[in-house]
Amino acid sequence: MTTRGAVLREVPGRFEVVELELDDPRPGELRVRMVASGLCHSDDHHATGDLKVGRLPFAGGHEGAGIVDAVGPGTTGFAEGDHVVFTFLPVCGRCRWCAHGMQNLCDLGASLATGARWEDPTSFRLSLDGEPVAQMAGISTFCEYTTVSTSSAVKVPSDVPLEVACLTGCGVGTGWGAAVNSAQVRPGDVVIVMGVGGIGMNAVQGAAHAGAAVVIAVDPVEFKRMTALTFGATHAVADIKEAAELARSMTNGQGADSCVVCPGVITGKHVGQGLRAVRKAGTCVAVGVGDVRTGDGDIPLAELVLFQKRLQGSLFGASAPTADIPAQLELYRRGILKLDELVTRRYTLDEVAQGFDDMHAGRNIRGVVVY
Ligand code: CXF
Ligand code: ZN
Repeated sequence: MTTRGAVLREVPGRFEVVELELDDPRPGELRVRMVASGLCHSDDHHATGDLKVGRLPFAGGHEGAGIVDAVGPGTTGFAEGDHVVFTFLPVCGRCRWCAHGMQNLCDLGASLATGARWEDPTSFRLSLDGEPVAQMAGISTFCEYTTVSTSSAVKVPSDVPLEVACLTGCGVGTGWGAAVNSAQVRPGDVVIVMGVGGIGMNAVQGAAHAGAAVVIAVDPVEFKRMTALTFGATHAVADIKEAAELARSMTNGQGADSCVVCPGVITGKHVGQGLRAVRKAGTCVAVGVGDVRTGDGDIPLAELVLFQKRLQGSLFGASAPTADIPAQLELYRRGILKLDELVTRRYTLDEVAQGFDDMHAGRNIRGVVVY
């Protein structure tokens, strides 16, 4: 069948909507009619070249939800009409990492960046004028229809609105898990969250859910600071120095228990600032994606070693998507996890590039394409 989808034809470049050929689902695959897709900074990282694309054209989008439209021959566990949220990191359920509850590190993720199917780097599901098109994260959620592996799909209850459920496929899990799993926030903690966009806002609510006594949101954009206060931040300041001083003033000069580093384009400087802001044996969690071409920043080694601090990377919030996506949706249903409030603006597929302009201008917590 054909489907409309937003692709990059060049890097640096902008997403443009084209008519693509979409393959039918094969064994172990599903065709999904997309309902919604979040606009995440990582899509834009591919547009700028911060992250490499496996090939061009590249069909973007990796935070989506939809309804199963067709099931590949012999595919088990899913049926037409099922509601699914995609996990941007596929989960095999069997590798060493999956077996130990680290589904976010599943070995299937190793060849994701090729834009092809992980079991065969020459096997694509989208094409344009006869040429293969890369699928971002194997899912390409900026398409009206997409064909995915069942390893990328998590069945969710049909009463949860997919327009917001899609956010659990990347941004919510990444931010919330960074606080809950990676920073291991404990009741009474003092936590700094640097950068409160679509990821950091969820780190704020994750830290609050974990019982932090103080959550200091740091962002230069006033609208984001004000929003953070409604997501559980107790304080909101414009720069990290002020946040670090505030944390020290509340901890007898020691510093924050943890700092979750979530700027849209992370640098070594941000990580160094985070490390300096935490107390002895405190934790700095690096979440944001940097520019792969220049991304190796200096780390203040004295802070790390002499004060026995912990520097922790975090991918998809160290989550197990098949367990955590349904759990987060249950928290949403019970009014504990905010999802509706994350969505600043809804877009049509044709407005994807506009959505990223709005993200850069600081106008959005999350933009969402609704199909
Ligand atoms: C990113 C992590 C690096 C690869 C692309 C996706 N995470 C979330 O947006
Ligand atoms: Zn993302």
